[in-house]
Amino acid sequence: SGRYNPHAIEEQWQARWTTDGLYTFHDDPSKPAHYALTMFPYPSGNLHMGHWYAYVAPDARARWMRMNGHNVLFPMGFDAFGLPAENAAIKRNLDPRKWTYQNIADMTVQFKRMGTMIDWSRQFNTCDPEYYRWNQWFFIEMFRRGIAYKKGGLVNWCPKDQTVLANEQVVDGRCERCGSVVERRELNQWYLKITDYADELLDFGDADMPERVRLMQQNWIGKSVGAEVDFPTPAGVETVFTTRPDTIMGATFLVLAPEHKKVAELTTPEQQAEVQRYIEAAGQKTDVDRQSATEKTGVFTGSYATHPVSGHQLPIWIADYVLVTYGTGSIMAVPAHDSRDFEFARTYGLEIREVIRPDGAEPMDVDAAVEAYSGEGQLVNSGEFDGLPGGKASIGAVIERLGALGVARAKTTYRLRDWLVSRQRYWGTPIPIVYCPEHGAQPVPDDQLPVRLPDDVAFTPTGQSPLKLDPTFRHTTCPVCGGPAERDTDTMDTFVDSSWYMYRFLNPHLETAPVDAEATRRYMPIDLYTGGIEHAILHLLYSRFWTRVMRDLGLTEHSEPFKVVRNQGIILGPDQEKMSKSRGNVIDPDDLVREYGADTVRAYLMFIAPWEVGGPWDPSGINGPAKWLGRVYALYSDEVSVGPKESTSEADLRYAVHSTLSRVSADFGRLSFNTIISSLMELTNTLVKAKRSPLYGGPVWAEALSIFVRMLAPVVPHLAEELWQQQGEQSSVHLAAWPQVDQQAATRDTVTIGVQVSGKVRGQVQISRTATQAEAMAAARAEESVARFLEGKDTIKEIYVPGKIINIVVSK
Ligand code: ANZ
Repeated sequence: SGRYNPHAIEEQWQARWTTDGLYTFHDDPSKPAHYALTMFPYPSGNLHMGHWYAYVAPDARARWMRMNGHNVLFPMGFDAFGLPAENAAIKRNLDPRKWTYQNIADMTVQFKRMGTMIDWSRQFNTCDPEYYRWNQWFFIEMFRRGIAYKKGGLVNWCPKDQTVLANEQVVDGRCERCGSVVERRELNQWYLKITDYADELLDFGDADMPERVRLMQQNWIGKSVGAEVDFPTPAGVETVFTTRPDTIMGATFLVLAPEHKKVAELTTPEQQAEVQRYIEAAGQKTDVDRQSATEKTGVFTGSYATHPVSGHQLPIWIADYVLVTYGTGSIMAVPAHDSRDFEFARTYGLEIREVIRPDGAEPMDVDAAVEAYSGEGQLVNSGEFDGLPGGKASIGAVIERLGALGVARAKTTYRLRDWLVSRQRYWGTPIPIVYCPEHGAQPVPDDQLPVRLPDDVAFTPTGQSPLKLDPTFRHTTCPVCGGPAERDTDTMDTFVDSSWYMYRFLNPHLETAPVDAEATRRYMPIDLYTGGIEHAILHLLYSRFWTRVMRDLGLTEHSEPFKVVRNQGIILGPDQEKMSKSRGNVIDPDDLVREYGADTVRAYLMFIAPWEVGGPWDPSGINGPAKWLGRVYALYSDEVSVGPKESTSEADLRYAVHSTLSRVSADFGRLSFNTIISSLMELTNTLVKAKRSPLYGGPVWAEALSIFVRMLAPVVPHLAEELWQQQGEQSSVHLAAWPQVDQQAATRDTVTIGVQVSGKVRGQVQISRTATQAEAMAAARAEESVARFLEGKDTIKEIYVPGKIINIVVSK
């Protein structure tokens, strides 16, 4: 057999596995179903180290589940629509379609080198018309139910990408893709009513997600419980949202967002110029700038509102720390108890009125106070509410009283906004709506789906939808009257594509429905979904929303698409920085495969760090796993190295094998891949010794080799297959069962326990786990280091805790 030559082994087995259809998934109702999915990649053109890190360990896990008797689905496809294809195509003067499909072809070749158990017959790309047809189908179903709707309003506009963005795609006021500062534009756009599901999305049911993912989603949804309170103004009643209605009597002025609709009407002629200037300045700032600004700025409108309880006249201001997109876009300011309002009142000399006082404290000196008091206490200066406890306890009571006066009602507000899904770009799913002058917006009839994305479109972004410039696409007929009509020329946000792709893998070629009901029942929710933390909000939230819509459409019975979600860490460059071309610290997995073989790269990526943590690539580190696999290969050869003989007992060898098996099994269960590799490396050392012992060639040795190769199979699938079949096995190691732990062999029958004399440790003894008190004491007394301390003393008491400790208490 010679030396380990990964190249010969890997190419040969990859070809064999394909011919044998080893990884072609078939449902088998006699086995428990298991669906493992790793987020599908964007076809950027190159599979990099991050992809390997993300796919290799879940592949090992999926293989392990298969060996454990599960019917495992582990599919893959490409998330193929989106801006980068267009941008790359513009730069290189290519067709985005050609660019995308070429990248998919290249990346699939790279992917196959990894030696995964992906069933490639199920692959699809979201830009395939057979797939996006169903995006259109869903859109129409949602349109019919009012979940998809069109509305005008201020939207986020990326000036570089020349398209609108969903709120989720704006990070710190910038386009999450290109980093441009996002502008606001008034546009008529399509939305999906995710807010209908806001409360439901806060309920994760049994879904097991990392705590930080849950928190990020909770914060994104941002549920606030409070009240709406009405303030009469010269421009009609203004309703504000507050989480602290208990502080109502401390409201000394109102603040409106500069963009608020009533501002024009409320602004008096004298204030006109100043208000106008302020509004223009605020329009230049991002929401984040506005909310984090250390100095609160604003302008008086010149008008007053009437306090609904006291009847006091409260000045109405505008200020950019109030956002038009949240609550009602206006607030009642309570400077004594809200820090933003406090700063604002200080800056402009507005009244501060204390209404919550800590028990036993002196009244607040509002002229000298340096900050708002946001703690607990009793309500003061609050008329009929005086004496109630401030804060949570009295919110209900206050709302009830204000409600009786007809000026307030309980209200829950969410930060979550409806999902803006239309995009003014080319490379996406056409929105399947037709506009008829007579019949308005009409869905494209089912038998006309898909609405195909036309070829040869001038797609350079102009701010107008490229499809608008294609008259053949644009002009059509009304499905109702047959008269001339126009198509919607926007395309869908690509997050639509990834919101339900996991269902499509169950039956990717189904022509009659988006998803296969039977397979969905059996394989969804996904048992283990893995991917990057960067998708903690957008993609996971949208998928959870989509699943609920599917449930309401009768397509699924469950509400959560994932049973378990886990995030891998990041493999950094050797310099601890993110790998990127511009930093010049990229390690190309293809180069490594050429040098070491895929199995070594796989093993190293699992070994390099706890998988959920990640870490820097250590260029010399890969030599360890490379050498290790060489030693593994040699173990199975007939060549026995010369050297001193070793004496290993059968029990010791079986203990090493079965205790490792037990640990490795547990570690697969908890996705602890680095400890799996180190356990296997350790066992290799034991086996190398055993090969030089008289056990070599005997039945215990044979058992050890057989178990070891099956433990290797999920991790280094090519090498394990080679060794397995070299041993005369006829079928694939990947069809073999995961070995059973022999519990007895896995636990040592002797234990080493400490011996104390009068509470002080004096030695230790090796005794049987089941030794009796008499046997244990005899062994302890025979131990020389112990016996010394017993000489000439009387024994007062003997204590023996089996497996733990022996204590002999003696006279002084
Ligand atoms: C009076 C009050 C008194 C408030 C007090 C707080 C403390 P969350 O928890 O984030 O929902 N608010 C309401 N709408 C706003 C807007 N569009 N832009 C900026 N601030 C807004 O915050 C709710 C609180 O934030 C509301 O309760 C309101 O101020 C302010 F001692 O009302 B509060």
